[in-house]
Amino acid sequence: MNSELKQALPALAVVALVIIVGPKFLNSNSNAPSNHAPTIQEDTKGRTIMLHTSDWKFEPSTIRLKKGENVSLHLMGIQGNHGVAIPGLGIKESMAQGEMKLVKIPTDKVGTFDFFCNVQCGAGHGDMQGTIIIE
Ligand SMILES: [Cu+2]
Repeated sequence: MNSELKQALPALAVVALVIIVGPKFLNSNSNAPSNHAPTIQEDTKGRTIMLHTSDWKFEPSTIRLKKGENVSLHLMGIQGNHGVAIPGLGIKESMAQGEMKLVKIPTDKVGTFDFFCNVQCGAGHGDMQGTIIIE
C-alpha cells in the first residue's frame, strides 16, 4: 500500500460512513412528521374551550365561535356520568366523572348547533342542553 493511500484511508472511511449512514438519517428526518403520534399540544393549536359536565348542566351552555377558527373543546367530567352530543357537528362523546377529552370542532360552516346529554343521567337529564354558535 503506498503512503498516499494510507493517509487517505481515514478520510475514505468517513466518506463511506456518511454514504452508508447518511441516507438513514435523512429518511428518518423526512418521515418524522408523518409517522409520529399526534400530541395534545398539536391538537390544541388555536383556541381551547373548556366544557364541564355535571349534575345537571353544561358549563358554559353557550359557546360562540368564528367561522374557520381553529378550536378544540376540552371536555371535563366534573360530576356524574353524562354525554356530549352535538349532532350538527358530528360530535358524540360519553363523559364519566373525572374524565377529560379533547375534541376538535369543525368550524367550516356557520350556524347554531344544539348540544345535549345523550346518557340517561337522572332527574335533570332533560336540562342538559347547550348551544354552539358559529358566525
Ligand atoms: Cu344525561
